[in-house]
Amino acid sequence: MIKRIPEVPDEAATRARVPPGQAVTTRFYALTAEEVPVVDTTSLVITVHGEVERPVSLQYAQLMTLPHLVRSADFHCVEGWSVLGTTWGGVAVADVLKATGVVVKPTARFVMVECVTGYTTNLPLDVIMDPETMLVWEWNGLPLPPEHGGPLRLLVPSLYAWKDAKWVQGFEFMTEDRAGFWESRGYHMHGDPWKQERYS
Ligand SMILES: Nc1nc2c(c(=O)[nH]1)N[C@H]1C(S)=C(S)[C@@H](COP(=O)(O)O)O[C@H]1N2
Ligand SMILES: [Mo]
Repeated sequence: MIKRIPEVPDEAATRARVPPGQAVTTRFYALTAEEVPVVDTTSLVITVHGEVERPVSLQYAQLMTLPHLVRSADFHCVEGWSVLGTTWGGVAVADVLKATGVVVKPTARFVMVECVTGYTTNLPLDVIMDPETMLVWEWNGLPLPPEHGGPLRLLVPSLYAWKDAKWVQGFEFMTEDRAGFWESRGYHMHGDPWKQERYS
């Protein structure tokens, strides 16, 4: 189902929120390279591995016990459309790492986000630690629909939306940067919409 996002009233303020080369839409398209998987929250295990002192596995239910955040974020697809003011509920990835006692090795500089379907995307360490970067399961006050990554997706408001990995199940900390799914198909290794880091 496609929901209409309420119009943002102040036009100048709205324009200032739209990165170059983007057109605002109120339609929140579902864009997926793979088939929408069925993910059972009772068996979903999120793993944190790679350049960490000790790998950690956590259950979906454990996420519910962490400080719950509800945030508004703008969503910028590299193909040129943006959806403003979507509301997301979940937890900060940094809070998840802290609560589960993950100690990141000083050698770690990048993270590969891993999905149930095999989709991956790479992020610099500072982006994953950014308090704005969240694991989310609510969208505009409702459970996140499967086609939008439910029951669990990543939200990286500072980068293009291909970094918002749907159906997340893991994080691999890495010393060197490695290309994920779209990055190995010509998308930019970083993906800042304000710098138009679309393609490499
Ligand atoms: N697992 C997975 N996550 C993904 C994708 C994908 O193909 N697979 N597409 C990305 C891209 S290119 C975009 S623009 C957004 C789209 O999110 P939406 O389908 O909720 O609009 O999801 C991102 N996350
Ligand atoms: Mo995209």
